[in-house]
Amino acid sequence: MIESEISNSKFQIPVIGIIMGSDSDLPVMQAAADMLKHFEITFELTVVSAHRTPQRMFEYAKTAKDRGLKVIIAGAGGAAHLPGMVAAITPLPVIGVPIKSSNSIEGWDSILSILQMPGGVPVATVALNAANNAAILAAQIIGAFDERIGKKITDYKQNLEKEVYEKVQNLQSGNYPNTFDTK
Ligand code: RP5
Repeated sequence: MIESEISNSKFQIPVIGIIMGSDSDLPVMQAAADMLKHFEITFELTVVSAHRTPQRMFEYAKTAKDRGLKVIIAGAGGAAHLPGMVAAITPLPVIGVPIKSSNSIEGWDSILSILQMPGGVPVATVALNAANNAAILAAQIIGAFDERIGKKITDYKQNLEKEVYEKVQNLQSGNYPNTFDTK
């Protein structure tokens, strides 16, 4: 059962795989690792380059499910074929993070490479550099089956809501007109 696997605190096998085309992607992808730590979801993180290490990419994607991973988060910049190629090989859901890298044309190259997958091989694509959103989406996929993680997602969303109400309160204290909240 997925619930006992993931929620058992003694179970240390990573359930999310974070991969990226280069270590130059790490400053962006670090946010995914930080968010998964927040949700207390086990993960692994490494560099897998589709064009520099194609054999490694194939092996990673081919073995991912049998190694216990449930979701793969793949970040890449430029002609970013890593998420799509991994999605072509593994049956696991793949979440792609387009990265605005040093060789990028304002990020559009990686956005379109990851987003515009042909029919039959989807990659769930988040916004440019949005590795935190990739981790939240991965946690939501796991949380749909795992009660403990599902509760953490609910708490996270409630906290987002609370933060907005604090901002509303702060603006009101600054005497900005707001007939909506003034009863
Ligand atoms: C892509 O090329 C990587 O994902 C990275 O975003 C970009 C640049 O890689 P480096 O030249 O910094 O290794 O494959």
